[in-house]
Amino acid sequence: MVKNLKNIKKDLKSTLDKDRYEHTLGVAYTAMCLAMKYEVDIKKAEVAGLLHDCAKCMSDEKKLKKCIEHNLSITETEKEQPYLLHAKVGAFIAMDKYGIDDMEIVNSILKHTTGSRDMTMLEKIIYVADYIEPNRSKATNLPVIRKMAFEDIDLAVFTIMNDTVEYLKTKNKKIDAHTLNALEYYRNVIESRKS
Ligand code: DGI
Ligand code: FE
Ligand code: FE
Repeated sequence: MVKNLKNIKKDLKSTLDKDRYEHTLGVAYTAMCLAMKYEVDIKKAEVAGLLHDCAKCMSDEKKLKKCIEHNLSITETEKEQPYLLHAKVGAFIAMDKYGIDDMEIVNSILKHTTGSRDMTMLEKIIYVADYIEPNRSKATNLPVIRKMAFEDIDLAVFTIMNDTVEYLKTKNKKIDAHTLNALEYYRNVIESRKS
């Protein structure tokens, strides 16, 4: 069992590639800043940020094997695109290897790729921090979404989901039901403000 922040960081440095480790630190720092703004436990945000991609550098075979071994369900979309499984396998490893028993941290890792309906503030923070952390540069609208994240987090969640789905459509990628459900949920959240 790898416990305490220093050892978690050391372990991640050796299991992730260099860019992924840099991204991981970026997500942790960004999540801590958002936690300050939205009055969420800063340490929880740091741990969730550090561990959100802990399964990212595992081969697809290994991720699928982990799911089968530990009875984690695999959807059709995940079977076709096993990279999606890094969230589910990561949540499992956070508990199994890093001893995380705080389910809000575990769930924020689980939901960080597709998002979900009605996320907690910590879940929203990890979802958003993953997209806006300083090492990211490819997504459209980044400067706007970075500012928006600190002003209106629900609108930032919706904008990221919408941009992600539009991007996936251009790449002809299969979209997971969780992603679509989450997008519709947050579209309603934003729409219902207008009336
Ligand atoms: O792990 P990261 O690269 O830091 O980021 P991430 O966990 O958000 O996910 C990486 C990719 O997953 C990103 O390009 C968007 C994509 N994604 C999110 N939802 C879906 C999806 N890909 C497919 N095929 N289907 C989805 O529903
Ligand atoms: Fe990820
Ligand atoms: Fe990430």
